[in-house]
Amino acid sequence: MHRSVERSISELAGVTVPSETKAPGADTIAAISTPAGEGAIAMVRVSGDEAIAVADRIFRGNEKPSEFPSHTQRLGEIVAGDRAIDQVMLAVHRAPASYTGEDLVEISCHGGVLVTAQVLEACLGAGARAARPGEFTERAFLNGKMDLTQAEAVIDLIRARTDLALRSAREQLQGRLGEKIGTIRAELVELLAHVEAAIDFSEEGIAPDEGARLRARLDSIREQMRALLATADQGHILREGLRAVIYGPTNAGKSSLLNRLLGYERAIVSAQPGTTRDTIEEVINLRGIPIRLLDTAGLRESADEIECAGIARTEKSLASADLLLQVLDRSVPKPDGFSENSTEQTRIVLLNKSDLPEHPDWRNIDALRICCISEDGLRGLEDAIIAKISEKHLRPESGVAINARHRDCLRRALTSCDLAAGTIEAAFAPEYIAVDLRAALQALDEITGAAHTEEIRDALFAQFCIGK
Ligand SMILES: Nc1nc2c(ncn2[C@@H]2O[C@H](COP(=O)(O)OP(=O)(O)OP(=O)(O)O)[C@@H](O)[C@H]2O)c(=O)[nH]1
Ligand SMILES: [Mg+2]
Repeated sequence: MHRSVERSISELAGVTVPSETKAPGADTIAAISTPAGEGAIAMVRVSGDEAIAVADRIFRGNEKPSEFPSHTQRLGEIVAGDRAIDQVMLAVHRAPASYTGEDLVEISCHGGVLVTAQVLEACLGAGARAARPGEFTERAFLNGKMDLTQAEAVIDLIRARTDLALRSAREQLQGRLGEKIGTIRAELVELLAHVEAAIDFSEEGIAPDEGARLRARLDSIREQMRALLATADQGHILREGLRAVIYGPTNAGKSSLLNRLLGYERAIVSAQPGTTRDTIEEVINLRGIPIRLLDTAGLRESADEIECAGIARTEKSLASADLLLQVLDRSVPKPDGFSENSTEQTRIVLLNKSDLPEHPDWRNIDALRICCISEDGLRGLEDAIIAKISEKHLRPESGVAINARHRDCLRRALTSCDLAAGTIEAAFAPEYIAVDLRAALQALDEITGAAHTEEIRDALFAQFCIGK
């Protein structure tokens, strides 16, 4: 490789090292890390330079925490003045081999609401301050224990409701997404180095054959970005659940379908049309995929104020649906406005009440026949839902799935690369190409947090609960 190119790579690679490599605030934080409420045990965590000193002040046992070897725990008591608060197990993890990368103390106490609060109070009295939401994980990020995508995976892992969502979060926590971004970044850095070398050493800019080579490498980078962008749908579904809206005329059996899919009687079912007034939302786990099912008010002309408000809600839900489940009663005539050949890609038409004789209107209509009483046809419905989701790029075997923030950064990175490609094509001076490539690099670095702004960080960690 050209020497100047080598030099440029190392310089460029150094450009985006986090500006904040020093210890993030020397203060020591404490929080209850287990959920509020009664449990057999609860955990209070303390992290920071003073964590072990704080523990020494409040722990009574055979040894002082400052004498424990790292990664060991001992039985003892937490005291406030002369008063014993609780018998606990106290564990010490010394920096940098801890979750936060700082000295970390974990106190497992009895899980009563008051006991736990008093243990935390003792920590605060001994010099710690109350942690903000996500502050433990934020410190792990600032101390280089994980990149931003891994910190986000911690939230995903806690919130995961299905196996697939959990697996995806776990892979991201292991750094799979960070690695993919890293590979793209390395190629971009090398490309940029070549362009910079052309700026330094060439009078007349980039030669046509050189331009073609640069273009080919840039195209490969753009392709990788597009492939990653295509996982956004899958990420959205695994994190938020797929929004499936059950809609159709009154009395068709929409609430019955919701109850069947849920496996319990969630919504009121009655022979009276207009039973459901409000939208009802529940999440089911359909073969590993979280589905948010919405039961809605039946569509019909109505003079009733409340029912009209319900119908307006139905229409709003339809607008934001990922999947439409249209339920119709096949024992009655086709409703006005029903169209079999709608262009709606995401609709599944269900002819319910297959136990009753079919009205001639429905003859030759291609739709799934189901019965919400005998559950006939419901497995076929599940297959149809999975098939529709697969059209939305859902590839359960691929663990990496980006979130909305990653998508925004990647889109900007891709746009910059597109601009750079145009500039190469137009044979403009290499300076112009370099500007766009640098912008792409910056956008990529926002994903992993190598170029983080305080704003991104604050918004991200605010989603955590306190104690994480
Ligand atoms: N025979 C038969 N009756 C059904 C079936 N599914 C639902 N029903 C009946 O149809 C009636 C209406 O069912 P619901 O589930 O309340 O219908 P809905 O579409 O939610 O109605 P609205 O909330 O009023 O819009 C009830 O009496 C159900 O017992 C079915 O598959 N076969
Ligand atoms: Mg209903």
